[in-house]
Order: sequence, then C-alpha cells, then structure tokens
Amino acid sequence: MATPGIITMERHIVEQERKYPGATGELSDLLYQIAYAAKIINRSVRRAGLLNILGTTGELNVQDEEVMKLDDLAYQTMYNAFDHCGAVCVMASEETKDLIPIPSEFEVGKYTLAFDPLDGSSNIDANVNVGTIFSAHRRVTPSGRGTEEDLLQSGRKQVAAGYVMYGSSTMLVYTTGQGVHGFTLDTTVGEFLLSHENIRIPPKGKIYSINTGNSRYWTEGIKKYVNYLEEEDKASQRPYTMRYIGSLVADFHRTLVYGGIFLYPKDTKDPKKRSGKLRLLYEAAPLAMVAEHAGGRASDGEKDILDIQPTDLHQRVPLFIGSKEDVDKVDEFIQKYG
Ligand code: FDP
Repeated sequence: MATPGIITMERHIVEQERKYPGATGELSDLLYQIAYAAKIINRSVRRAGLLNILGTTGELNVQDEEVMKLDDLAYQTMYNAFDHCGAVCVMASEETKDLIPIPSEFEVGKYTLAFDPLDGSSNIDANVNVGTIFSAHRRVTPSGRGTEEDLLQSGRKQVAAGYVMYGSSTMLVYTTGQGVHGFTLDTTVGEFLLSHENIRIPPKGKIYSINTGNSRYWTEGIKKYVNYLEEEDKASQRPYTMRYIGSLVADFHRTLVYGGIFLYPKDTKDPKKRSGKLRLLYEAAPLAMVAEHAGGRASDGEKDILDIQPTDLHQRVPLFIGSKEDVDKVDEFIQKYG
C-alpha cells in the first residue's frame, strides 16, 4: 500500500494555487516569504537566551509598550523578507505607527501585508510561547505604491491569514479560504511539513480563556457569562475549565485544537482598553479568518470581527473567538446584559 508522502508547505501552496487557473503566483510568493521569515525568527527565538537578545531595547512602540529586543529582530526579519519580494505593495505592523512603504527601488505586487511580528512579547523573558500573525488583502488602488486605503479593508476581504507559533515545536497555520492547514517545522531539514491537514474546531468546547485579573472592570454581560461558565450543569458540560497563557497565538491555537472560547473584552477602567486591547488588523481579523474557515467564529459582541470596517491602522476591538456555539452564547449574554 502506498504511504502518503511528506508534504512540504511549498508543495501544499503549489497544489492550492493549481486550484485557481488564473493565479499569477504572487500569493504563493507571499506565503513562501512568511515561511522563510518564520524560520529566521524561530532561529532567533530558540537562541534568545544564548545570544543575549532577551530584554527590552529601552524604547516604547506606537502602543506605548516596551519594545523587546526580539520584537525588534522579528520586525526587521519580516520587513527584510517582504520589502523586495514583489508580492506586496504596502505593509503595516503592530510595531510601527504609519504604514510601511515598499522602497522605490523594488517592484510592488497586488497584495498588502499586515503583521504582528512577535505577539505575546511580554512573555519572552519567561520563555513562554510567542507567535507571528499575518494577514493579506488584495489591493484596491489600481497601481503604484500601496496606500492606507489598501490596508483598511474588512477581515472578510482577506485573501490569506495565519500565524506561526514558536512553542515546544514551531508551527505555521494558514488559510487562503480553502481550509485551515497546520505545518510543523522539522528543524533537521529546515522545512515546514504538513502535520495538521484541514483543522476543524469542535462546535463547542469545555475550556474558556480570559484574564480574570480584570474581572472587576468587565461589563455586566461578561461577568454574567463567566459566572454561567462556572456554574455546574452536566448537560452543557459546565463548569468549564480555565486556561490563560496570556500569549494570544498560544491561547488561540489551543482553542482551535481543543475547542472552547478565548475572550478579551473591553475594559471599563483602562481608557486604552475601552474598546478592547487586541488590534483588529494584526490580531483579531487574521485569527478570525482562521477560526471561521475551521468552522468556528469570532465576534466583538455585536458583530462578526470579519465584518468590521477598520478606520485606523491600530484600531482595537473586543475579541471573542473559538467554537461557534460558545461564541454565539457570549454574544447572547452581551446582547441581553450589555
Ligand atoms: P502582550 O501584551 O504580551 O504582547 O496583544 C498582546 C498580548 O500580549 C496578547 O498576545 C495577549 O493575548 C494579551 O496581550 C495579554 O494581555 P493581558 O496581559 O492584559 O492579559
């Protein structure tokens, strides 16, 4: 009997591309560059303690957060992978205030790229999982260097999205709207190999994930929803169990694999978190695309994350993401209790 061959990410991308007869290969190039950058960032993350690159640079980023040295390195790696590749016309990153133009000496392509180079970076010094999140849209302006208009598109219009998780192994998970596929980096050959084909999130889970340290600042709807999850009811498998790493990619990946819900609600105290903490373009929308294509959902409590029209590159949103039934339920509580 023939055994299924090893499928590299490159082969997988080529096979996906063949499904679109008119494809020019630019989106494939973009995905190859993600895989390439992920390998370089992975190398830095793995050697961080040895190379003395843990710690902060002493600067604050556009979100007023300390820039970790690895953040900086990851940002530079993404930039260097994409500035000259010819697949993108403009970029934006969680780390930079303005959009990132493609230098005039290089060609531009028809896609935009938004990325969070190293998410969960407050965990770096403790050796906890961190990740890179990315999202691509087709440009809307006809030609030339890309503009903010090209980047400010709803998540529904993403053509590809995904993340890399630097954990006990390094995984790359992506979707182009044809299922969600996970690859594990085989460091002995330096390739991402297909390890999780067509990931499906369970329709309902038993795990919830939220920073309970903020509970006194939650709105009534969230307080009541979390109380509901903690009540005992065998029929609906309650009480749920709680897991919170505080590193979005890791919390999301667990939710994708085991089911359940991750919540980052708005906060009635911290003015910066009045509309949530997580960024629409670099965190919420890309993970929402992954969740939906795996059969799950993502909402801000009022509407699907994918339907939010961004108005600002660094817009924040509340995020409820995971198994469809669990996200439907939190929406119900928010609509009922606010
Ligand atoms: P971090 O501050 O470490 O960069 O978006 C950033 C993020 O981490 C997410 O990865 C994580 O889910 C969330 O913030 C954690 O926030 P809290 O510390 O407020 O729980």
